[in-house]
Amino acid sequence: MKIFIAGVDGYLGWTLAQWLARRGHTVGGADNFARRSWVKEIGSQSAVPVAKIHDRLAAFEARYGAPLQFYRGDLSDYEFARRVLMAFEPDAIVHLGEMPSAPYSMIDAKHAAYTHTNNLVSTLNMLHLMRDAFPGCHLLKLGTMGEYGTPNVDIPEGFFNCKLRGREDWMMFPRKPGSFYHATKVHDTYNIEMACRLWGLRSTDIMQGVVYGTNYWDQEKDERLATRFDFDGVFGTAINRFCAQAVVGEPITPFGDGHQRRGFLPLQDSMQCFTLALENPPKAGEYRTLNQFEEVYDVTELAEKVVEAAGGFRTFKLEPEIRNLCNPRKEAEEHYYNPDCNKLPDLGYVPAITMAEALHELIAVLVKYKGRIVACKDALMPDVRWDGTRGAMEYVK
Ligand code: USQ
Repeated sequence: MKIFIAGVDGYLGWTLAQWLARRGHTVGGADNFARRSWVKEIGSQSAVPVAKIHDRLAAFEARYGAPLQFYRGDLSDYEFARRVLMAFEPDAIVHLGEMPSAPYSMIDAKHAAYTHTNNLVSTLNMLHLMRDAFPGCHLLKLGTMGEYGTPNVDIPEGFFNCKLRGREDWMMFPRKPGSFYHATKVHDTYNIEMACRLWGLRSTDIMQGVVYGTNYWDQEKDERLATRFDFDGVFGTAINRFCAQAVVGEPITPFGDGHQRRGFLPLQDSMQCFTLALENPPKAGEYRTLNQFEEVYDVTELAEKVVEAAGGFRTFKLEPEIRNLCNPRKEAEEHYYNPDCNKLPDLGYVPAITMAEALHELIAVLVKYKGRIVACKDALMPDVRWDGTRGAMEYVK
């Protein structure tokens, strides 16, 4: 299959390009290196060194025996998007080219507007190009479990059945995002579902939980194949941050009471799920939602798992402490959470690795690059608050 990855230089995109190449797919992709600039803007860096694109592409070709067809540019620019898709002629497009950070979108009006323009316009461009030039193409779009929020009711996979008077119908499950970033994913969802309904396009919208880990399996072969790893308070996600904190001897920081519950999954299982969705596409006109996570944890349970992994293996001998931090966000810290996750197992998804194993692999990589985390230690502390103020957060007394 010819698969085009929007955002191929990112955390998921660079890992996925290699995963798909190993399965024999022809891979192309575009990126404008925005993620590299955003992380620089907030004063941090990837813990794992990120090779220049030229070196990445050379390593890719050497390892997989075929080039990755790379296009540098911005997919929210319609002309650029048109030019590259016409040149590549994809059978499937994986759209990972969005601004993925809730805190970044909450900095101020400018960052909120940028997040909306960047995320929504790139998706709209792809939908229109699919309608006009590639109506059979499958759009695999990265949404988020955060679209649903944390409602006081069970969460189905995207839709719920509203059969009435013998007539079957399906309605989109209501959304309740918690940041301007998460809201962009909700708006994308409505745009994609409508495009499938009106224009007969096919799409899989993945409601992904929080991903953690790094592609140590590729890194071992060639450091230029490593994907980025962010730990800062803006682009780092919970487990990744907790492991980085453990490695540099900083407290592990559940926010507030620390009982927020989310779905989590390791990077290699995220790759497995994308591959299953790509290799089992929906039919023409179908808008399919998959909830993608392996298990639900509360963030304090996660912090405890990281403490166990960091100290429990003789190799690390780390002794991190857990200290709750005042919550910079507005979110429920104690709530009901029961999302369905049945469709991926039906497609053949079986978790490949336990959380303990994944944490062990991740901490081993971070120990190697500890100096790069120490160099940007200040960035570990979140300083974007949901009420619009800035400044390092205090620990809960
Ligand atoms: N959290 C802490 N301590 C920290 C960092 C986070 O307690 O040091 C808590 C947050 O308050 C939140 C939970 O952990 O309740 C998850 O936060 P996160 O930063 O790991 O993830 P989030 O902002 O929700 O966003 C991430 C990705 C995003 C993706 C989303 C999936 O950045 O792209 O859409 O995970 S989900 O969380 O299911 O919406």
